[in-house]
Amino acid sequence: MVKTYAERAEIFQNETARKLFQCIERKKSNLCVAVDVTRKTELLDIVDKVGPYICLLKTHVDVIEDFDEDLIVKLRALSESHDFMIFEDRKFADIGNTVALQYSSGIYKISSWAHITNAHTIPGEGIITGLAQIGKPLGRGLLLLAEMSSAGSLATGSYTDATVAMARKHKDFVIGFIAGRKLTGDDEDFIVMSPGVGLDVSGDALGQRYRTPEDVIVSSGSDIIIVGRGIYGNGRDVVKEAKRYRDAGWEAYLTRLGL
Ligand code: S5P
Repeated sequence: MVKTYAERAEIFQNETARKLFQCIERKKSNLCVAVDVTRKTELLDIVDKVGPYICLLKTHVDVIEDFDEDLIVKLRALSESHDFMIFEDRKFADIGNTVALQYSSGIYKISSWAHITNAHTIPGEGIITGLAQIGKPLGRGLLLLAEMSSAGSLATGSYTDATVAMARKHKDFVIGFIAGRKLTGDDEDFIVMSPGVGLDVSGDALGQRYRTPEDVIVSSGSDIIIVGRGIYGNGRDVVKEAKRYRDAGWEAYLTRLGL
């Protein structure tokens, strides 16, 4: 039987995963918004508008042209007031020693504010142990990129399988995957977040491919939809679109539960 988010919240060893599922249940939202804009004020404005409808904000902090500490202070305040968590989509991809530095240091000090980050598994298991040295004491969670939404992705087949095997060895820190579908049985608990979700178009000019929330959640068993330009792109009404995707994602979840 398919478990509810609330039931699954109890199972996780990792505190961040538990809190995320509790937040999803509280807000009745499995929507993660990806806000890929380049100015601080634009980012904060969108986040303030969509905040009530999301469980998770996904950032690419390195595309912000006027980044400063104040942005982090404000994002954290919005995460508290609107009740969502923060996922910095850093896609680490280096040896353990280097990623530990990239995660904790430099301009962004990602580990100090992002509840969740993610990593490619191409370097091998050292990338997880390196990030865990920094993130575990802070109660952070890591997602592994097991599949990608872009056309021609090499993250398939045995690469995906090896990524799942790595996750199983680090269940206290690895909370799940970026993937297009559920990758493990119901007896194990990993969160699957799926990007490449859109209701109006099937792709972009640079290889992105979109599927509907229903396809991702009902047919493929994913847990969280990641939506970017479908919400904030092209002069869209961001509040209206955020509600639309939140509703579509939640209805798909209820369908999956058979309700
Ligand atoms: O396979 C992937 C993995 C990620 S994290 N495909 C993706 O598109 N992403 C991210 O999801 C990507 O970096 C972007 O921030 C977001 C999708 O944005 P959209 O505007 O195409 O919805």
